[in-house]
Amino acid sequence: MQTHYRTCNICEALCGIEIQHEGEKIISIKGDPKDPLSRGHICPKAVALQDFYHDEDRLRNPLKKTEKGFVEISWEEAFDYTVSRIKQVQEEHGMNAVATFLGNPNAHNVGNLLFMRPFMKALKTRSRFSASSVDQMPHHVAAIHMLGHSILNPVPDLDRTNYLLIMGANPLVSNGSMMSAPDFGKRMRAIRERGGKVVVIDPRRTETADKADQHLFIKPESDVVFLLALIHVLIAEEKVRLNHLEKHLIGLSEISAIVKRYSPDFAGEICGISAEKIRSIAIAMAEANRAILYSRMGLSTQTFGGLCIWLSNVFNILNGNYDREGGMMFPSPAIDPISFSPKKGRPKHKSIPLSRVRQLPKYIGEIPAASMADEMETEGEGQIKALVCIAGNPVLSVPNGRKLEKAIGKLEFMVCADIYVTETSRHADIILPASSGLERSQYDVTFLNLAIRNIAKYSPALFPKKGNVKHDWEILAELTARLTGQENPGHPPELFLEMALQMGQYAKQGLNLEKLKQHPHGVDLGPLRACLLERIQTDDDTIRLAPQVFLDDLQRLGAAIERDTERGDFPFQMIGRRVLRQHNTWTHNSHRLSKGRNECTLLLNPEDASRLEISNGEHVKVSSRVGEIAVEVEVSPDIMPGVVSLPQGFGSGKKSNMQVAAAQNSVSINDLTDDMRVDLLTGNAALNGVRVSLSKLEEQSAN
Ligand SMILES: Nc1nc2c(c(=O)[nH]1)N[C@H]1C(S)=C(S)[C@@H](COP(=O)(O)OP(=O)(O)OC[C@H]3O[C@@H](n4cnc5c(=O)[nH]c(N)nc54)[C@H](O)[C@@H]3O)O[C@H]1N2
Ligand SMILES: Nc1nc2c(c(=O)[nH]1)N[C@H]1C(S)=C(S)[C@@H](COP(=O)(O)OP(=O)(O)OC[C@H]3O[C@@H](n4cnc5c(=O)[nH]c(N)nc54)[C@H](O)[C@@H]3O)O[C@H]1N2
Ligand code: SF4
Ligand SMILES: [Mo]
Repeated sequence: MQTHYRTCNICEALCGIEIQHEGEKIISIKGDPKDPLSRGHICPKAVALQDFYHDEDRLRNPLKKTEKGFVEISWEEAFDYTVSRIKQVQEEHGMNAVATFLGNPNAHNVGNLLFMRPFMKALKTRSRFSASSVDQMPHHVAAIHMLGHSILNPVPDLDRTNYLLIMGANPLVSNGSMMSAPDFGKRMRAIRERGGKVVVIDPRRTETADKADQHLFIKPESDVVFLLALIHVLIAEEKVRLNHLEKHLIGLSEISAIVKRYSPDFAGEICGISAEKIRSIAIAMAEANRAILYSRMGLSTQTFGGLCIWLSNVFNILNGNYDREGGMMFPSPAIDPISFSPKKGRPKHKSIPLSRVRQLPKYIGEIPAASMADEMETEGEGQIKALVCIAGNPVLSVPNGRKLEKAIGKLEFMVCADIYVTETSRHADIILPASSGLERSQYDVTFLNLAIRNIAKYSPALFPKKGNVKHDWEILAELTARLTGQENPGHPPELFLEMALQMGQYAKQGLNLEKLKQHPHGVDLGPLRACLLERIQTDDDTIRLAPQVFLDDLQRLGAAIERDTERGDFPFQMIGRRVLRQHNTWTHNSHRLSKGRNECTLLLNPEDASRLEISNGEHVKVSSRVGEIAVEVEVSPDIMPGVVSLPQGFGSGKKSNMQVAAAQNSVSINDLTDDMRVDLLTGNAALNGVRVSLSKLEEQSAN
């Protein structure tokens, strides 16, 4: 029996795992207590890594669509056909007619990050999409305008804080995002044990809220006024503390001016949290000395996502808890992704380019994914005719997925690199089978730049590639070579890691790839330290508190408040949720993760349920502007009245038979979310707060 140590590649928590195996047979997967970040923590998904490796349904060979369905072909034929069809579309319709969609697993795979850049260069397309604009684009937009770089994102210094206010995140289930913080539960308990406080603001009493000191319901999509009121209190009560950043900030007077109108009384009426509670949270955080406002997914995926994330930063800065112990801090990673981008001097004050069809902002060169279908269906110069989809399942992950599904069905060509035939890849002409987690080496360039402690860790591959699959980086490198006519350099990511570590700030202390290989549990580089003034990327090194784009967007907010939300035929607001034993759309094939009770249920408050005469376990039809689904109801006091919650990532059946999702009671929330609802400032999809109506269904017709 052998023991292998690595980092789990599924989510952002970066848990160290210990795998005992005999050859390719896995005996056990456990948390690695010696991992300096995760200290033994693990969740049920890591144990399923073995299921993904051995899964009979996982692709083993390239597939080509024929009249008789998919047939297995050689890599040579797959590459040849893919590149010739891409070139054909480029010649007939121009370079922008070939679009790309990059899904979430790309971020967890250093090979993809490295080889994507030359691949994109070779494709020469401006039609780029990714999961970022159905997720965290507002965080990037705030970072660009305030600090000069899209990936200069602060992370909560959880282990040293005294007060943690969580808005729109459920880290006890999600294990955290834009915050690599394995074992969030233990870290949260530790805050309370040292006399600190944890408060959760969420339209659902979540698993995290349940373990916090206080939970407050908030009306979906009203967080922005709550945040304005928090800042209002800091300023009105003269609690602003700027500490070492005082001389490095501009825009405080603009902030004072804009928050005047948003008193706690005014905000309380809108968001449903009393003025007294708003005021007491602001004061308690000001007095806690070390305090964190952590805002995530629930705030970035709403109509005012950009304002929410900007104001969250502003609050942390004015509360004296930015770039300071126990507040929001910036990691000092061994490989700093910022050092690989062009020099300082952002933001370049040019206006943000707009997308062709819906004139949405194209931050970090991406068209918002919510408009992908429109870009495919709207004729004219630049219309998308082909799609290259790498590790993404947008039919289930972007709003109004059915509309996208119809649009991709009409494309001239589509190629997917995936590990399965999915709801998206089944429409492809070619599917290129990629390796899965255990078959490749790992160094988390993206997430070690978001980790709550500085560490470095490298894991080699555990198993050889199964069947005839290739690593994503090999696929990208070969496609690049064939598109450009240049030779495939073919060197593995390790070459880059070696070089990047040598260029990094810990090289002087002897940190290199060899050392990481000798330390399979990872190397601890210590707690976070104040480093923003070293890392900031604005041309004059100042933090911009009040960038004009945000001030302008406040007018949109003002107008929305005046209009109030029109309920019309859709009296409920729908929000999403995550479940512990699934990851986005792709882990449902693991029996280990899918057994047990049905988790794809619609949460409904008892008051609403009794008014509509719907009882627990009954099926209802849920309708929105764009679609309808049938789903089982779970009556629960944990959801706010007037709000319903449906999990994301479902709608996926057993991979060997794509048709059975409905029979498994699994529906996609994105059959209901509306592609026209976006945060106009950032282009991010507004997945939360979607207006829906409910009606009773007979049990039999539910399927
Ligand atoms: N309504 C609603 N919609 C949401 C969300 C929500 O909360 N609510 N969440 C959003 C968020 S945060 C995200 S990140 C997106 C995710 O959106 P996507 O990235 O589109 O979805 P995933 O399920 O992560 O898809 C990953 C795909 O990659 C494949 N895959 C897995 N591992 C590998 C690999 O190593 N290589 C390759 N080539 N393929 C691989 C999987 O089989 C799957 O098809 O969804 C978003 N959509
Ligand atoms: N088990 C599991 N873990 C995951 C994933 C998974 O699919 N499964 N996905 C991973 C990915 S890709 C990501 S990005 C992260 C996301 O991780 P988190 O950011 O923690 O996201 P969620 O768990 O979706 O929690 C979002 C919360 O926002 C709340 N919310 C919705 N609307 C509003 C609103 O208007 N206001 C407020 N205040 N709250 C609101 C929801 O009720 C929910 O509790 O999770 C990652 N981890
Ligand atoms: S929390 Fe995330 S990284 Fe940790 S074991 Fe679970 S899926 Fe893997
Ligand atoms: Mo995500």
